[in-house]
Amino acid sequence: MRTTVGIIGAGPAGLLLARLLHQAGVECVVLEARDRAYVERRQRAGLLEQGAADILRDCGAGDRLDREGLLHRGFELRFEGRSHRVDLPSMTGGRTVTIYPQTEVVKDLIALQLVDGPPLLFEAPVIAVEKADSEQPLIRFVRDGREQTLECEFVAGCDGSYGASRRALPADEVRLHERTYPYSWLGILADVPPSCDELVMAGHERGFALQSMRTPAVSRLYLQVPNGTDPNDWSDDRIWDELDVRLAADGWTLQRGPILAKSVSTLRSQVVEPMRYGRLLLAGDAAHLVPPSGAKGMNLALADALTMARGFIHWHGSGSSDLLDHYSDNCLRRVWQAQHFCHEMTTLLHTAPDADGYDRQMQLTRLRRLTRPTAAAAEFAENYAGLPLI
Ligand code: FAS
Ligand code: PHB
Repeated sequence: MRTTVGIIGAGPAGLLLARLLHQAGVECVVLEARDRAYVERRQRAGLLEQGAADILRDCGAGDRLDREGLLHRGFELRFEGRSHRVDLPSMTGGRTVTIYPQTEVVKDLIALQLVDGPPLLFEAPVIAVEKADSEQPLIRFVRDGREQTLECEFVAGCDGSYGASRRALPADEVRLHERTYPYSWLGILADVPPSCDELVMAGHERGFALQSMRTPAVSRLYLQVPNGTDPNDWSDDRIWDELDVRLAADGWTLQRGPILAKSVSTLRSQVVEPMRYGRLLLAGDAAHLVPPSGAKGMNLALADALTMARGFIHWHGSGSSDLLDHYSDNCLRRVWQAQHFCHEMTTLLHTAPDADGYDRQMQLTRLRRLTRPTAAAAEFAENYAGLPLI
C-alpha cells in the first residue's frame, strides 16, 4: 500500500487529522489496532474546550455535538464546605465549555470517515515505523494475520503513549519529561442524573472529588485514591459515602444510583520533545500526557491534529515545509501551557500523602483568590475554557 500521510491510531487526534486532510485533498490512510466497537466504547474524556468544539463544527462533525452536547458557562469549586461558582464567559470574552464524551467525538468522526473519508483500517496494529529519517518512511502493520507495509511521505503518530510511534523515536533524538503524581483517580459511570447542572470540583482535605456527567441521565464522578488502588476494594456504598463527604455543601444532596463502571487511572504528565523525528510527527497522547484534572487531554489532541493538518496541507499545496518545520514548537507552546494549568489544578485540589497543615493553607489561600474577582481568577478561567487556537 502507498499513501501521502500514514496515520497511526483512530483516536481523536488521528480521526480529526484524517478528516481535515481528506477535506483538503491530501491522501491518507488510518491504521487502528483495535476494532470499531472497542474504540467507540472506551471511556475517556468528557469536556470540550470552546476551540475544540469549534474545530469539530468547522470540519462537519458538530451536528450531534450541538444537539446533544451540554453547554456549560461555568463550574463550581468547593472547599471548606462552601461552593464558589467560576463564571467562564465573563472572564474569557464569552468562551464556554461543552460536556460531550470522547466516545461520541470518536463515533461522529468514524461515521463521517466511513461514509466519505480516507481508508480506515481497524484491527490493523502497527508493529513498526521504519526509515522515519528518510523521505520514504515505512509503516509495518498486521492485518488478516499477514504482515503488510504502508509506504508514505509522512507518518502521523496518533497512537497514544504506548503506541508504535513512541517506540520509533531514537532515545538520543528526543527528551522525555515526566511526572507521576502520588495519587490516582477512581472514576465511576453511574446510571443517575447528575446532582448539579454544572461540574463540581471539591478540594476536600480528605482528597479531590469531581461530579461531572456524560448525559442528562448519566453521571461521571471521580475520587482521589492512593496509587495502586484496586477499584474492586471500593464497594458502591463506600464510593458514594466518600463522594458525599468530599462534595458536601449546605443545601445540596448527591443523588445515588447504580454504578455501571469503575476504574482507576494514575495521574501522570509526560512531554516528548521535539514532537517530531524526521518524517514522523507525533500528536496527542503519543506526544504528551496530562493528568485528567484539567480536562486537557482530548483538547490538546484535537489542537495538535489541527496544527499538523495545516502543515501537511500547506506542504501539499506549495511544496514548502515551513509550517511542518515549526509544528513541534507551535504545539509545545500550547502543550506546556496546558501542563502548567493541569499541574496547578492537580496540586491545588488533591491532598498529597505527605501534606501537612502548611500545605493545606497554601491550597486554601490560592483557592480563595481564584474564587474572588481577581486577575488570578481570570487567568484560571482562561486556561479552563481553553486558550484560543493559533
Ligand atoms: P488515543 O489514546 O485516544 O487514541 C490512540 C489510538 O491508537 C487508540 O485507538 C489505540 O487503539 C490506537 N493504537 C495504539 N497503538 C497502536 C498501534 N501500534 N497500531 C495502531 N493503532 C494503535 N482526558 C481528559 O481531557 N479528561 C478525562 O477525564 C480523561 N480521562 C482519561 C481516562 C483514561 C483511562 C485515559 C487513558 C485517558 C483519559 N484522558 C482524559 C485522556 C484522553 O482523553 C486522551 O488525551 C485522548 O484519548 C488522546 O487522544 P489521542 O491522542 O487520539 O490518543
Ligand atoms: C470528565 O467529565 O471526564 C472531566 C470533566 C472535567 C474535568 C476532568 C474530567 O476537569
